[in-house]
Amino acid sequence: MKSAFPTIPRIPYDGPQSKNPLAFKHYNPEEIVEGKTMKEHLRFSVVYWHTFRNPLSDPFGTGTAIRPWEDGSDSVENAKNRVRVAFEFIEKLGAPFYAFHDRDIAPEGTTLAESHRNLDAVVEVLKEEQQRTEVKLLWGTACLFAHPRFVHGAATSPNADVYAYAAAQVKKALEVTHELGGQGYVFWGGREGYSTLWNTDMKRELKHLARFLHMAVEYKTKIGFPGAFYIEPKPKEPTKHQYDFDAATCLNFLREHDLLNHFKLNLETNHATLAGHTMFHECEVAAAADALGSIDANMGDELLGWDTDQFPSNIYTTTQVMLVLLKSGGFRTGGLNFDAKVRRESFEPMDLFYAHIGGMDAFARGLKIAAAIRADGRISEIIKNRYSSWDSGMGEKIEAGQIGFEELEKYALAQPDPLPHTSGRQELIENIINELL
Ligand code: XLS
Ligand code: NI
Ligand code: NI
Repeated sequence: MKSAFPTIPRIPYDGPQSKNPLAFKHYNPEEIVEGKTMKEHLRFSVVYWHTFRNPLSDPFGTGTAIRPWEDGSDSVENAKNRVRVAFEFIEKLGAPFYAFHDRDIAPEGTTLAESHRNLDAVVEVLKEEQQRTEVKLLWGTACLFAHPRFVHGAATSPNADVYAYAAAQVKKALEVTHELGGQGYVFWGGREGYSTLWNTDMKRELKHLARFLHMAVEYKTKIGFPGAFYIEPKPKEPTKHQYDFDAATCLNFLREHDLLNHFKLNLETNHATLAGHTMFHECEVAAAADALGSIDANMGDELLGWDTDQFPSNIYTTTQVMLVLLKSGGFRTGGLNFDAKVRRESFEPMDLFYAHIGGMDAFARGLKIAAAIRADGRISEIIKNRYSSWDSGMGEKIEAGQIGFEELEKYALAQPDPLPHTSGRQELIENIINELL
């Protein structure tokens, strides 16, 4: 097959001094950080939907993307050809993983059976390309939000036939993810939410969603899919209120419906922003519940209230994410998945390379800085001192659950009024971070 990117070589690591726009300045896959290679830490993944399917349209204008390999049709042939292009791209970039929705990789047919067949045909090519390149599937998922049948949701649709259709689609998507050796499967709540509560039986919809996820778990066990299941929180868009609002809401839902053992979270930076949280916050919430599974690496625009899905370039954010990851032992099945799209103005194929190179370098820097912060030790010393009253005496007893209110009252009555004992040192910490940046 003809190369789609004939002028682009495999992207090399050139080091921080390089001015080559087609080289990594920080992502050096084999470089060891805290005992593991950068490649093992970061587990970069390219998304099929934005990078190979997004025409770069917006509500005011048509797509601008120039993609010379596309023949303009929604045929299986075009889809198969696109797989070869995608893998040439991923291989040249040196990303070890990719991720897809069923309908990104193969066209929807006129019947569900035809959609299944289309999927199978394209999966054959994906398999070949995975073997040829050793690029692996980070996770698969089903698109349960684009077709008009899902206008009121899928697993929370008020219509049982739509629910059944969605289940059939997820069943098939799980099978192909398994067949391709996928390391995970994502449930992002497409249109699971509401536009107005006036017409919505929320309690019933949430019960249906929980049952749907239980059925998915049952089927996962049945086919022996060893990968992880993730829920991806998002507070709004496309619906006014998405049920999987944020990490805490998802964890509560999973716990309430006895699903917590079967799911981790796939956190997305832009979704954190939309929820009014920092990504740092979302990562800490998930990590505290041992549920930090995978990351959709992108970022939003603080001045825009929607999911702009920009490539990550904010070094503070990548540092925070990598700090939490290092602290919690790193990815197991997950990775840094670029759920990001180039701007409508960045329509050339070359821009896809620049975007991913920038995102990978931003996270490689984040990793190096996070490791430097940990090695430096000044910040962890501040945190340690801040909590030192819990390490012995009364604090230790409280943590051990050995005493109650009565003992605490007795203790407090005998003590002088506890004045603020140590400064929070926020400014000093920020100075240290900027010094290590
Ligand atoms: C949309 C979501 C979506 C999921 C996969 O906002 O980020 O792309 O990651 O369905
Ligand atoms: Ni996402
Ligand atoms: Ni998103």
